[in-house]
Amino acid sequence: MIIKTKKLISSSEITPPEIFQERRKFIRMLGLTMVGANIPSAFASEDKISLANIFRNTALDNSLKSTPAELVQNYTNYYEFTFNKDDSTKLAQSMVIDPWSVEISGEVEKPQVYHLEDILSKQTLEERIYRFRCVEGWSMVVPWVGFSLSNLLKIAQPLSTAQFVKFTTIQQPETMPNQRDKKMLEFPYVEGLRIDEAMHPLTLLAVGMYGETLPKQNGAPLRLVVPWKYGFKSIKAIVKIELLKKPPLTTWNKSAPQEYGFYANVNPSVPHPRWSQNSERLLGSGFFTPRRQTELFNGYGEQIASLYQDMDLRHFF
Ligand SMILES: Nc1nc2c(c(=O)[nH]1)N[C@H]1C(S)=C(S)[C@@H](COP(=O)(O)O)O[C@H]1N2
Ligand SMILES: [Mo]
Repeated sequence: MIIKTKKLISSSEITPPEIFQERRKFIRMLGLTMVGANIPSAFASEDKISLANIFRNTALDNSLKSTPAELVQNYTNYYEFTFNKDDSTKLAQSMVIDPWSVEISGEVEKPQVYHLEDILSKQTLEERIYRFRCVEGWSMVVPWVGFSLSNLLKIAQPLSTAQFVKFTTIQQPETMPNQRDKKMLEFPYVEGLRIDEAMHPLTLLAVGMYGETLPKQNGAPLRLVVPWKYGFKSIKAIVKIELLKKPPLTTWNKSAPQEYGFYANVNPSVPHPRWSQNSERLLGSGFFTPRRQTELFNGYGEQIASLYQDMDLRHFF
């Protein structure tokens, strides 16, 4: 498959000690145990856990320049809180995310509720720098930390009848004003993928960004990242994953099917009914910086275009 080469990041090479302390806390929080032996000794004395267990995926374009973290973490779409991109950041801080478990059910051999720590203890975390393109016409570049969704699904053992995957965000009306007031959208937020999209190695479950735990506003503790699709597919705060025979009804598709398709593959030649998708504003770029030309599949066509070879992409938005 496409993602093959994994190169160990040497933490001494990239991380100043003070940040390293933070990261070590992060790794400990995630309940990871050491897998590699390649631990820089200066940092390995206290406990045997280290950032050395995060691999950088060299099959991807690592020359991509990440958008500054402050921008990514203060400009968020989280409709359970509000549609205002600054306020969702503040409001999301009240979320309760510990303890956390994920139910995997439906067309699987082993339906089960998994504690997040148990999920993570079986995964090797990778850093993956992905472009992220929102349907609204802006984009960013984010160094996510996570693992392929397929690794988790395989543990639950999908049956041959599993054709689609449905994801559900937590229902927490105590902390989420729009769930309480039943405003904006129908909650809980639901997204879905076809099984082959879900099993594709690029499809990521993220638990971190910029080498640290995922901030609440960005979908902590566990979110989906599907880099070739518009951002609304990348559902936050996942508590349920169901394998289904039929496509699930998804939140945005249900609310405005003409505007938000089930597939929602990034495609510059299929305009949104209310705006062009031909270009995008890169988060943090200045007023006079020209917009970036949007790429088909957000630039990931080489890896995933074969999933859609039998589909007319003009119609299957
Ligand atoms: N549960 C949930 N997931 C969500 C959303 C949301 O409102 N609720 N917004 C989506 C949209 S429209 C985008 S663009 C991305 C934004 O991710 P970010 O806020 O981390 O940049 O999250 C997606 N996932
Ligand atoms: Mo979005």
